[in-house]
Amino acid sequence: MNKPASVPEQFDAVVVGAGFSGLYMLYRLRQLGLSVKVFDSAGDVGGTWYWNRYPGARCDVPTTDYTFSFDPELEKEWTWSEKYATQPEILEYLRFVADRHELRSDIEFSTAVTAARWDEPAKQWVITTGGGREVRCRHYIMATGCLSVAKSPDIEGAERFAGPVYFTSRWPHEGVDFTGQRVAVIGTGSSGIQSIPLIARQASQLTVFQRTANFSIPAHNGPAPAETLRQLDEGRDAYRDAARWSRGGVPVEPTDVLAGAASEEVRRERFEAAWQQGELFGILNVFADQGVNPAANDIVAEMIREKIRATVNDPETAEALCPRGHYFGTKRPCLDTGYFETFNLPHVRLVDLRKEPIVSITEDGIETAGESFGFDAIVYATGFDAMTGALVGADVTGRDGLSLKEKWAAGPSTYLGLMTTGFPNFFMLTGPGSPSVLSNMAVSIEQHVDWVAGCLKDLRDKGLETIEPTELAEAGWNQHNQDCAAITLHPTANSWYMGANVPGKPRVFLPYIGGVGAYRQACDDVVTQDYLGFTRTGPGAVRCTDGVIRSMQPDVAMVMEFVNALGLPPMETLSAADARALMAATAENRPPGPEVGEVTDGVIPIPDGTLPYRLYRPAGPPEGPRPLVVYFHGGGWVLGNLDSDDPLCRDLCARSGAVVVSVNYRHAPEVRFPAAALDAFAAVQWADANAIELGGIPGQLAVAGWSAGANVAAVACQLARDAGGPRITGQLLICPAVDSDLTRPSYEENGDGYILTTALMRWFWDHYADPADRGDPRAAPLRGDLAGLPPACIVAADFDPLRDEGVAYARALEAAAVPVRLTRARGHTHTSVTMVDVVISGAPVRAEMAAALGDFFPAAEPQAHVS
Ligand code: N01
Repeated sequence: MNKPASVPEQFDAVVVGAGFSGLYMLYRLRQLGLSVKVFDSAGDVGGTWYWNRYPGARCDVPTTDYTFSFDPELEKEWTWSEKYATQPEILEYLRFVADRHELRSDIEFSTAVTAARWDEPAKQWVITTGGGREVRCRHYIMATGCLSVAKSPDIEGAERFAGPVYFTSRWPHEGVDFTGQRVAVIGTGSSGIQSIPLIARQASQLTVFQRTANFSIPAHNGPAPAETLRQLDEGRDAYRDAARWSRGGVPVEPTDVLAGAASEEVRRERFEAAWQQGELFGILNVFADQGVNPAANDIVAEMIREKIRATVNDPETAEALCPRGHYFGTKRPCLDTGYFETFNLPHVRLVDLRKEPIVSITEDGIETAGESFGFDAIVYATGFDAMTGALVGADVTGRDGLSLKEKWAAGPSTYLGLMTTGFPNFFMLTGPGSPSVLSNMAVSIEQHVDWVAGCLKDLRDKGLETIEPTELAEAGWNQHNQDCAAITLHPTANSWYMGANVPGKPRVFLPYIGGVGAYRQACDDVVTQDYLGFTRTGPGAVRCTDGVIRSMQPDVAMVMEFVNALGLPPMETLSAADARALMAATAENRPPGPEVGEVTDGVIPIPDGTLPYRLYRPAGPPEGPRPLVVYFHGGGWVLGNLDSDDPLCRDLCARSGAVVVSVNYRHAPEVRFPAAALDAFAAVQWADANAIELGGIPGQLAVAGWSAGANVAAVACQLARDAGGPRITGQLLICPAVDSDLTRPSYEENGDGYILTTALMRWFWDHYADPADRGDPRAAPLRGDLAGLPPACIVAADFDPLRDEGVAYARALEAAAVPVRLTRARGHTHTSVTMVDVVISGAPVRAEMAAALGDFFPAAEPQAHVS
């Protein structure tokens, strides 16, 4: 019964949506003793399973996993009849849950929420429902689902068709009988692929209009998997907990098999096993690198295409059904039952819209560029305005009159996919920036609901009223989200994950791809750190611990985790010989770096003997001389050699198009300061004198180095200036050691736990130079005269103890009127930018280094052979 507008109903929380997430949210809020109202425009509970009633609709995560875990009794009472349950069975389950917990009494069905506005003075949300009724609440929670707003059929003439039109996402409750009809299905995503075989059973003619062929594997549906049932039997809690901390929300052990390293036999075996298993998380886990490495991905993709060709009789149709143009997994793969086989039926035909696009829908059919088709019915399986559609479409207005639609005009911006700045007490369940659609939704929903419930309880316990993310925290999370996606192949695809299926929608990777367990940890860490990145207010109180929850590049974090798990002895506890042996051993299995045209070893004569060098000449044209870069390896003047920095030298050579001469200077403690610096200068003099023989262009000589190598490169520049030559055109200093002061803030922040530690740096200095020498500019070039030095590019990594001295050197050079380019290696450690083909996020930093080298040689033609 509607109440008069003057006495608005008040609730602690209003929830929109009565699907999986809304139902559980209601349950949890009630447990807290909060007053809650749930609205849903549907006639009953179910959410996505209420609306998507098309023939063949099923879940495609095994239902034993796609299920609530919060209620052990419920788990005992409900048994799924199949591995992949049908839509009616899942809907029945959600009804059962609603009944069991008597949830319906707080749900108003057939009631759409049309607007919501934050009332700042009252610290309340004002919610307007369909009939103009207003209710007020402290917390507004959108449980509206990620795939709930159908994409409008952006096809010319769609409104003209006179016959019945069906959307898979809004299927008539009474079902549709296509018997004897000529039916068109447009769209071959999960909905199309599930429904086409069943529509084909009834229709007299079925024509499938395919714009993008999709990867699909057979579901092999049947009884619930015996192995899962066994594990659940043995320890339900342990199984559910493993799911919560897994990558996708189903306990699947991530493989460490790399496609390139596996034999053909192992590849086939792994692929066949996944194919036979018929589970998405299996086929996405054939190789550890299939999601990031194009070559690995191609291997899986081609094996799937082989299966399609082996299934579909007509070679032309088979070829058209073979997905091309996107990497496997970058668009949502599908599970099917007899999809490809359907195209062997005589009354089923595929129209490849890439060859023959739709010109228009007409009164009685569809006209393509090549043909006119007559139909009795058209089925649109054309997808959704995913992840943001329901949120921005709901007319949500936050503080200062800003609408969510306006705020997200360039793409969604969230903290943890849960909240967004400017919209206090507004929560999104499985919102953009959370694992959501990349995971088992049941697990992700429970995690979000539990987090929100915990948050509201904490507010209440502390007497606080509002919570909202800070701008810093939100920007940091958005960055982390995009960083996670950037190291995968995902951003290359025109997928709905990227918003690419809806014309005009900003192209942003929407879900969080860092994994369910990693995400849960981030959410937990936020709470442990007193709700890091949130501002919470109450009467007379403001609480805020501002900060960014994850700022390390995700692949760097993975490497750190791996290295820490090895439990290697700290280098500074070893002898120099043992430390060198350990460094060589850890480098043994790393990728070799890119191919270059030519690699030759030689020696440089110096007064005390010779220095070994290795020359890298780029592949391909132009023939003839190239600019020359003399490179010095890292290793604290103690470790390292021509092999240690070989992949990085190849990378620099391939990217910059310069000839790189890597020089092995003499090491401490055998030969101490200033030998390494003097060797570096001698090598530069030699390279300048022999530029032509080395394939270089006389006068185009730069130096480069990493860490201690950057130290001697910087010193060589100062010595060359003092000696009146040779002329050095630029210096590339990667994470340079340029001072002997170990007290800068970056030592405080990063001095422990990121491979190069303060203790190790002290060990290096002790081996290299007497304390009395450490202020000498040939040891600490930051303390020297910097006027008249060559232009510099300095790379400073966030998680490097040496970060601040690198930045200080850049500032000091600038002050001395030396042109400087300071490249911040965001989210990187001292070592990670050099990890070629291991740390993918380092590639853009190395591209910048190569660009800087190009700038040192204005007349040269830099070549980019590495992407
Ligand atoms: O939608 P989709 P869906 N002209 O966007 C095509 C989940 N789900 O409803 O790829 C011609 O995947 C479009 O072509 P293209 C699951 O997460 C789960 O099938 O854009 N064609 C594509 O082929 C899934 O990913 C289950 O070139 C047009 C298709 O329509 C998500 O929901 C079941 C077109 C749309 O595919 C969405 O699936 C069903 C046009 N103008 C869904 N516009 C389970 O099994 C679009 N298309 C649990």
